[in-house]
Amino acid sequence: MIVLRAKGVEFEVTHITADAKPEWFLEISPHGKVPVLWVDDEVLFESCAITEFLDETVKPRLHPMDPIKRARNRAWTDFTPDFSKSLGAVSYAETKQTQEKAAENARPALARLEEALTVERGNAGPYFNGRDLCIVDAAYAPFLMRFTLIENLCETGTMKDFPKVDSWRQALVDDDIVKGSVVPEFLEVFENNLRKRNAYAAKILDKNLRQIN
Ligand SMILES: N[C@@H](CCC(=O)N[C@@H](CS)C(=O)NCC(=O)O)C(=O)O
Repeated sequence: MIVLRAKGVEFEVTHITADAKPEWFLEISPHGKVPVLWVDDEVLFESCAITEFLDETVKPRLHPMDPIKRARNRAWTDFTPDFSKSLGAVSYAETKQTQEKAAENARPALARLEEALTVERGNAGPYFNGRDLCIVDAAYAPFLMRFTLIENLCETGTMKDFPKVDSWRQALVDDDIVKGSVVPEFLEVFENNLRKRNAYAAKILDKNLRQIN
């Protein structure tokens, strides 16, 4: 969605509920996962493959023109699953103790990204490649957006020793393309998902809500 929005493409979105996937979706999605992209009569799947297709076929190019930089961008995009797993463990921890442990365990992944933003990036940001949103940004933004909500609730301090990651996170959550990439009821869906997963963050959320009411 972020890449489609960054390219100003016209598109329609159909949201799929994970525990009620329609038959037509299971028929077109080989792994039963989102995202899939329907282009004319073809269906593409896997977010990296979809992103690369869009970048090759629709302007403006979001990948750097320099092949070395492009390869390095792809390499950092490939790190997204490891990174999101580390942050996800903090987000969905069921107790304060397991959340603290998960925040500690997330440090190596955060340190690697901090290093990438320090050495590899070689620019002052605010995005991964500098002043314009790129594919690495699009890959990490959904996870950093969700983590920001968790941090607002739980104040884990997970990013306090990683200032470059933290300011990158802030730039992404403040970006209009990123902000508009989720459904209007995103917050409610996310909060209900935390409750369903019995996350500690949901307990803080509901305690805060009780105090307000
Ligand atoms: N490697 C895949 C991962 C896709 C993926 O895990 N999608 C999740 C949502 S972010 C999903 O569809 N989960 C539902 C399920 O696994 O049943 C990609 O990048 O497209």
